[in-house]
Amino acid sequence: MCKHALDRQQLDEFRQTGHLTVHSLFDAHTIESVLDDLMIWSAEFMESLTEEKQRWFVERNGDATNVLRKLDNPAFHREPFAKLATHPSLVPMIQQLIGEEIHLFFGQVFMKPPEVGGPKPIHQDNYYFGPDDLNATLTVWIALDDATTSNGCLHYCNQHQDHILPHVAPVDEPFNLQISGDVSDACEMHPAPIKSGGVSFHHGNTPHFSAENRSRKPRRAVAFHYLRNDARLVNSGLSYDPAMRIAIS
Ligand SMILES: O=C(O)CCC(=O)C(=O)O
Repeated sequence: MCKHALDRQQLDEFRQTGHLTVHSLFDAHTIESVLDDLMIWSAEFMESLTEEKQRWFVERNGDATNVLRKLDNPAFHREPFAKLATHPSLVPMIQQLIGEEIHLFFGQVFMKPPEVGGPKPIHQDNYYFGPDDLNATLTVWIALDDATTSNGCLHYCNQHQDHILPHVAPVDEPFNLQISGDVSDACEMHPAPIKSGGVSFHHGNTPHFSAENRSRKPRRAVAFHYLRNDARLVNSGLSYDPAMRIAIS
């Protein structure tokens, strides 16, 4: 078996629960170089942010003022993120989960600053992406800080979902598509704490959320979204720029 392959037990776990945690995939040096670049990029981005875009990118939780909550397409814009998304320790695992011929079509850095980082409500990524094959997408969520139940780690519903549930978005937050309350109440959610450098893989149908960060520590993570080359995004909840795709194989 390839050194960076998932074993049978891990593959079974992913198929049964819709997600899988792999601890310590990236070393501290790799994560530090990504975080250093994130600091520089965040400062540049805030400088150039128009008022219109603030609604999408700036934290609106509690007392937060002018705090960046996310950045889009990190691997397209920044070399250290591109290296992470195409890393030889990671790519063979993605191929085992969705297939050999794949590309990266989108990515997001999610930041939850200490004490003000807001929640990401429960959703299925495939509602956002709308692929013609629900098994052709994969989200790879990499912890840049330790993510705990205090600072907003991911929580997953462990029952495999073979369909997409209805989602709604608050009028002033079109980017916050979420499963409506009465339906999501039926999902039992399990926290997936993980240390910096660990990776959480999830199927596009797996309901998940993250809570707000009320701790004194930041919770930063990058999510890369991959698609099998023979699949298409045909019914996306938001739009994804094909010019920002990155070929993997
Ligand atoms: O990092 C977060 O808080 C949310 C991440 C998420 O929803 C995702 O990667 O699909």
